[in-house]
Amino acid sequence: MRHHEGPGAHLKPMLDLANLLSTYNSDTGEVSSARLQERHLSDLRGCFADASAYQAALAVKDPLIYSVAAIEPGSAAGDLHYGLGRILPGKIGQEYFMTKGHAHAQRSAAEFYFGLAGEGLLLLEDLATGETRIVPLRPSHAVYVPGNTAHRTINTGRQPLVYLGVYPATAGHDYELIARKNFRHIVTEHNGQPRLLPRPNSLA
Ligand code: PAN
Ligand code: ZN
Repeated sequence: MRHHEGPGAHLKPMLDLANLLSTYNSDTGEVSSARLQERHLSDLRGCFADASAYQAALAVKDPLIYSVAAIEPGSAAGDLHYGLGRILPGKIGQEYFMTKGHAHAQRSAAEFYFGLAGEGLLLLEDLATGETRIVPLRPSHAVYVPGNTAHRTINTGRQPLVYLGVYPATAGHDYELIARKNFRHIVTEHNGQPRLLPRPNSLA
C-alpha cells in the first residue's frame, strides 16, 4: 500500500501522529522511526537553583531526566513538527525534574501542548514583560504557549510526565537565551505541593 502518495498525501502528518502514539514505548519514551533526544542531569548544568544539591546529585550518578522523540514530516513554511516528551519524576533539592527550556528562534512561533500521562506544569515567561505563569499539564489537557514566550516543562508528580508539543517547522529552538539568563522563577515542592518562587540570586 502506498499511503503517502496520491490524493491522501495531505494526511501524512496525521497518519504519522497516529503512528507516533501507537508505537510509543512507555518504558523508554521511544517512538519507532522518530529521532530520540535524551537529556541527562549533566546536560542541565545551570538550570537548577540549588547548585550544591545539583553537584551532590551529579557526584552520585548522571540519571536520565527527560527524552523527546521528535517527528519532522516536512520543514517548509506551514509544516508542523511535533515531539513526544517524557520527563521522569524526581527533584534536585526542592526543585522538580524539568526540561532545559527554550524560546523559539522564530520568536513569534507559538506551540500547542497536550498532556498524555502524569502530572506537571508549564512554566511560561513572557519575553517582553518578564511576566511569569504556571499552567497545569495533565492527561487530555491542552496548553497554548503563545509566541514570544520562554517555556519549560516540569514534572510535579510521581510518575513520568508524558506530553505532546506541536509547533511550526520553522520555529527553531533557542537554548542560548535560557543558558545565559535562565528563567526568572523556579518551581519547588512545599508540603507536597508545587510553588512558584522568584529565583534566589544567591543560589543562581
Ligand atoms: C518541546 C520541547 C521538549 C523538551 O517539544 O522540545 O519539552 O524541552 P527542551 O527543548 O527545552 O529541552 C517544545 O517545546 N518544542 O518546541
Ligand atoms: Zn517549544
